[in-house]
Amino acid sequence: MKICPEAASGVSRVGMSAVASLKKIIFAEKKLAINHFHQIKALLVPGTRVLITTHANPDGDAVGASLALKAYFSKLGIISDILVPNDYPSFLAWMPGIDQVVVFKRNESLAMKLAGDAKLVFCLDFNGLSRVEKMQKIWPLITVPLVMIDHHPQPEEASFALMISETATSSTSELVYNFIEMSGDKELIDKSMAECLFVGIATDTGSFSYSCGYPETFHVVADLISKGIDPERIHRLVYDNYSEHRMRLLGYCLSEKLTVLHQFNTAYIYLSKEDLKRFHFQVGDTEGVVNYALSIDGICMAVLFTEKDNHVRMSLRSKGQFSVNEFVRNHFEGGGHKNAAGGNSYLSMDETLRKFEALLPQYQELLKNCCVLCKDYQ
Ligand SMILES: [Mn+2]
Repeated sequence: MKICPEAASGVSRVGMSAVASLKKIIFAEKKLAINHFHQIKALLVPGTRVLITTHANPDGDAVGASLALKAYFSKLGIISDILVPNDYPSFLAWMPGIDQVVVFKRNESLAMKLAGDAKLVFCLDFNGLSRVEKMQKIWPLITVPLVMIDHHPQPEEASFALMISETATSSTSELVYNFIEMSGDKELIDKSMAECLFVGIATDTGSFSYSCGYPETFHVVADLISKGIDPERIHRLVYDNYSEHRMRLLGYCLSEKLTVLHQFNTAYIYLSKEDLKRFHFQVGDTEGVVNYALSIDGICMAVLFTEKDNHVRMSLRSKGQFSVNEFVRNHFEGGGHKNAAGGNSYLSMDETLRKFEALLPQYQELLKNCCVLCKDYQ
């Protein structure tokens, strides 16, 4: 299902009746989620050993949703472990309970044991088994049901026994809140859980600047704030903690590595392994860099290309109707949301950039129209 939050918020453009029909679609999807909800609830028996997993390069939403779900399970008498494929960014290190997260890349043998012991596996914030990258090694060990809770489009339905899949929701953290609420356990959400869920919603909406066109998201946030969390403190912990290296890397990206292709309403930044080494790259240091390229007037698609050991990682953002999810699905291995997606290229950096630039002429009209609409919209 394709619902764009910006269409819902753009009442003046789409009209109230369109908003009402969008709401109906969401309601229908919520009912679908409730069906799966009952089946999932039936499996949550006290004493059950649950494994909670996330996508590779776990972000604020993946980590926030997992920590909150684990805390909730523990209140139900369900033992759970969180397993992430690789390190989470350091700006999440303060989060309540994060010291218990197992990182596959750092402790593969423990990860394999947890996978083998689990009686139920939750997959949070991803909807395809390959999204865990190298952690795919655990899937053959798992014979118990896989339960997906996620908000990305085009779920790999055959891979999961049960799903709560809602693309119209801001974040997986909001879905975890919904899950707890539907269970009638809202009062079990304590301050620490509320902090985790808030981080997920705030980071997945770019601090409430996109994917937040539905009032429901703000009702959830209002309830989280009523649990005693301090949004200003959380914002400082998540965003105001750049290392000097990270800040200088950002400056370098913008002054030396940014290419702006006005004729295609596109901008990109590319970073080689040498660039990363020069600025003592740490996980999370390039987080948000691509958004600066997108914030240029007249730019509707922005890409950050980062050279890894055996591939080039792409992080894409767009404005309005242009779908970077479709773009990467068609041309580079990856996916995500309409306006935020990730992809991979197994060509060299030079070849990747050539391939990317060669694709742009066929999207020129779409990008131009999207840009005109975005402007119209303001
Ligand atoms: Mn998410």
